Amino acid sequence: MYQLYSFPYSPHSRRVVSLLEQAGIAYENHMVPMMEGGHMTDEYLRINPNHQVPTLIDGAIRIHESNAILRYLCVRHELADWYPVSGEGFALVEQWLDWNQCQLAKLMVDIVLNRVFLGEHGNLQAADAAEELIRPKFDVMEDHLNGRAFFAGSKPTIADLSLASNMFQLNFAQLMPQTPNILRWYQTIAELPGFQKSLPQV
Ligand SMILES: N[C@@H](CCC(=O)N[C@@H](CS)C(=O)NCC(=O)O)C(=O)O
Repeated sequence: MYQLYSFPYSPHSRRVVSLLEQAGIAYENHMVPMMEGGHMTDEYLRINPNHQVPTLIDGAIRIHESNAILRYLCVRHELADWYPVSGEGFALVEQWLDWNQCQLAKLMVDIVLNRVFLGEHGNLQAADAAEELIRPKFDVMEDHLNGRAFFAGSKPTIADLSLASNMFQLNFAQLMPQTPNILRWYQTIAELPGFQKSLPQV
């Protein structure tokens, strides 16, 4: 059975849990106690030398990088709805998976980490600068979703799970964009049972 190392407040873990749950794939979840430095222990560094979650173990195969894990699972389980194998759907999934990592993730982390999770140690200037830079990214998302139910076609894909896992995090900083296309799309993804199961249980 798959062994997943994750943390409930981690957006990168969230997308993997969402897919595993949505696809009904059996796994054992090992919560890495990041608040207590569980990701920095020798034991965990042997699992992931980047001291990051998520990591997935499949027998002798160990894989980190959340979007790579999503692709790996889809190919291994032939989840063509979640990861179309050709055509525009394939192109758009690849595009948005990378866009999420390269254009959105760092700005979101700079805001939420500095304003929320680091408390009095947060760098508020860095958060303000990131907020300035993230707004045009929201415009790109809003425009793309015009006339589209999802980022890569008429069904949700791993691109949606990946993006929504980051967008959820913005709620902690009260920064979820209130524009109609993003809101409609986010609401649909947020209602998926697998996505619900990936959220921190408070
Ligand atoms: N590019 C990685 C990023 C993973 C990541 O940043 N994980 C965070 C939690 S959301 C983490 O473990 N941070 C601890 C650290 O970097 O020391 C991925 O997509 O999996």
